[in-house]
Amino acid sequence: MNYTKLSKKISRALRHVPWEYELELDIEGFVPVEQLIYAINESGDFDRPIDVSDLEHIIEISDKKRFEIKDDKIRALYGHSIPMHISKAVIAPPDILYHGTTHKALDSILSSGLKPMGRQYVHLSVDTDTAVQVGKRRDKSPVILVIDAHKAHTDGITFYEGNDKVVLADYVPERYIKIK
Ligand code: HQG
Repeated sequence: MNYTKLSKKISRALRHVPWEYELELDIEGFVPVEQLIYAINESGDFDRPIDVSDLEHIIEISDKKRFEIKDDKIRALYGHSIPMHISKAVIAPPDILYHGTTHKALDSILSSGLKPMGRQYVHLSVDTDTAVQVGKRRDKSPVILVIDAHKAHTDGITFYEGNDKVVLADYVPERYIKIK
């Protein structure tokens, strides 16, 4: 089983185009595990039918906690781009958060803040290692931004739960952002 390919397929189904898999996410982004398995198996893209243990395996081996299984339902914990708004739990953020980005995006971010761009939320990292990993997807020597999340939160910016490494926000104004 190609677990990387399967993980990408699940990301696509749960974050971006659930309708292509005849899936309907609930408000928190969950779908019944059975329905996801059925949809993946219908696609015929893998060398054998998958079952729930394959989904559990992906969650277990991944360095990123992308998915969560709860009460026979599965969801992506972050990354959504679908039009339907996914509701996330509001949290008090750690005092400092980080964001890894490209040199190309820097001027725009420093003048107009961090925006969700193609996704529903801005994705922030709880540590610099994670921010570097995120930034390296697009820039071999990414820019690491430091977010004064304590001040932003005190001023009324809302933060949401992603996973143990990812914190989400609707928008981070430029006054809370500096270059590391
Ligand atoms: C940038 C992956 C110009 C932002 C990662 C980023 C993450 C701006 C890009 C998760 C901007 C959006 C999300 C502004 C933000 N002007 N550019 N005002 N504000 N940007 O992929 O945070 O592997 O949507 O800096 O690891 O890179 O898929 O967001 O470069 O956790 O599980 O616009 O996706 O996780 O890019 O990544 P993205 P992201 P997975």
